[in-house]
Amino acid sequence: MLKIHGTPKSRAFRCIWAAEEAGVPYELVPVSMGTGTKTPMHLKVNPNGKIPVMEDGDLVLFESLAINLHIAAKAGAPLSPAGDDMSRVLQWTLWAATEVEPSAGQWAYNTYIRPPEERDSGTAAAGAAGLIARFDVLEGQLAGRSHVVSENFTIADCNLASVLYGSWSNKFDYGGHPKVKAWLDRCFARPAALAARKLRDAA
Ligand SMILES: N[C@@H](CCC(=O)N[C@@H](CS)C(=O)NCC(=O)O)C(=O)O
Repeated sequence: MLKIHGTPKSRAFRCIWAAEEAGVPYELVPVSMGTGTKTPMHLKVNPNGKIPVMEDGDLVLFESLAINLHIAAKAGAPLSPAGDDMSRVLQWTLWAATEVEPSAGQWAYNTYIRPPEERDSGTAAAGAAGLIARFDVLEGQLAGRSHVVSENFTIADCNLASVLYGSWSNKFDYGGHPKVKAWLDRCFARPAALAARKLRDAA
């Protein structure tokens, strides 16, 4: 059975959601942030000292969004479409990781993750501005379709929405981007997302 190492409060949440979407049975191997990620046993599966890690038989993967592409591929279409739509999935997944996640992190760490005395309001504002610039792009993309690639929910939606989970659940102002907000609301109301959110809330 597929194993996901991590805790649902971490980026392992993304992979739990993907496994739920794919209908792939999985076992959660508890690894805590902080000390758990630095044990010799964990460093063997991820020398970066981070979670999540996925084991699928002999295959061991780190990087949450790569893990999700693998999990989705097991399910096939529509979660993992073929042809040009797969190229679009890769484009939006890499966009999530390289264009969106750095700004999301700047905003999150400096608004609700770090203790108030360690927050930097300038960095939070820079993160918010970065997010808004990406939401302008996404709002345009969602003008012609209900999901990021097509009318179908694909792993690109799971990957991009899960990078935005922190801003969505911590009341980032999506006022100027109603299509982005409605798409996130739809994504996080899916039964698979609700199952992952339940584990996250309980962790
Ligand atoms: N790019 C990596 C980032 C992984 C990452 O930073 N994970 C955090 C938890 S969400 C972590 O393990 N940090 C080290 C720690 O907390 O000990 C991914 O997407 O998997």
